[in-house]
Amino acid sequence: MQSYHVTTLNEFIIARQADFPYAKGELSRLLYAIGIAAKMVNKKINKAGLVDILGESGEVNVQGEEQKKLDVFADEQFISALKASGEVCGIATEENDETVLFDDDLSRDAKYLVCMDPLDGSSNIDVNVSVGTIFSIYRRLSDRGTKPSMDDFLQPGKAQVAAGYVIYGSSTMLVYTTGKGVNGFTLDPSLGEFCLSHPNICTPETGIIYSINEGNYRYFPEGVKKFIKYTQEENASTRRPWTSRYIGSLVADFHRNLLKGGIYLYPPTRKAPEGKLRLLYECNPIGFIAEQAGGKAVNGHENILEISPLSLHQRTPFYVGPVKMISVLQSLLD
Ligand code: AHM
Ligand code: MG
Repeated sequence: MQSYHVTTLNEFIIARQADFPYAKGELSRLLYAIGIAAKMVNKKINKAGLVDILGESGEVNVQGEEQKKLDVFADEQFISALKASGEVCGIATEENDETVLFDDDLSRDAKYLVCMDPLDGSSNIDVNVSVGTIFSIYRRLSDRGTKPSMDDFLQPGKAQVAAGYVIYGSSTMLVYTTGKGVNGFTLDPSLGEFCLSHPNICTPETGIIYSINEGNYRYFPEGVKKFIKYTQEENASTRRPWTSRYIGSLVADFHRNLLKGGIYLYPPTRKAPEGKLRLLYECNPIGFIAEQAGGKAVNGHENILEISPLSLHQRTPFYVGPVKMISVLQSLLD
């Protein structure tokens, strides 16, 4: 019988440790912990249609057990996995107003901190549409052994050590970068392992997909309206209108565009004058991955990764895609 070899996420992480000659394995252990938590969350998401775990947090299911909304479950799962790893001194998540700081001896001495959206697009779960987890890893600025400060969390995206996302879709994938390219791993349910399926992901130089919630059209800045008009014409390079694709789940929209070539836009609107998406745990990690795959992320005129955050849950307009598509957009923005 023919045997075949798959590279698991853990094998890959350990092999890649050699990229960082002075690494002591801390980042590897942290990424490993994220992989484990992702598998737990995946298991729960897959059961979402079977057991009564949909609905508001704190509801009681038929068995009389307290059931948590999946985004609360995911939040707790990632926090406990990262705490148990001992490699993280604190974490900022969409679910928590304040930072969560770990004060056991091991964690206080850890050199990394994490910003994450544990379950992005969670309203899609109820209708069986893809959701995701987005994470971003930074080296702390404060001394190890001390309580991390707010400045540790408010670093610009260009300081990220690693970033990634998990997409819980028709299959479950984990995609991450440590600043040396982007690699994707598909969860093999029979092995229970993430296996390398998309080595060295490079986004196409350009594409014909645009992703935006066009229902907000009337509130968009003029430049974005001009861009949408541009995509709908038979322009010189594509000789056909572009294709509109919008799931309403950032990870899923970005993942498709990354592989196929497309631009994702979340502009400011009247309801959300700063845009909707969060800089620290949605835009920065996605921006880092985009850049590592040959793309770019901007807030309009400024590179997302250059922005110095002022607060944990800061929002920003967000445009991400291949460099050429972003250039077309920027040439039309005021
Ligand atoms: P969430 O973090 O509350 O889930 O919101 C973020 C989501 C993104 O995944 C998605 O791209 C966007 O919100 C969709 O927003 P809209 O419904 O306004 O188009
Ligand atoms: Mg989100």
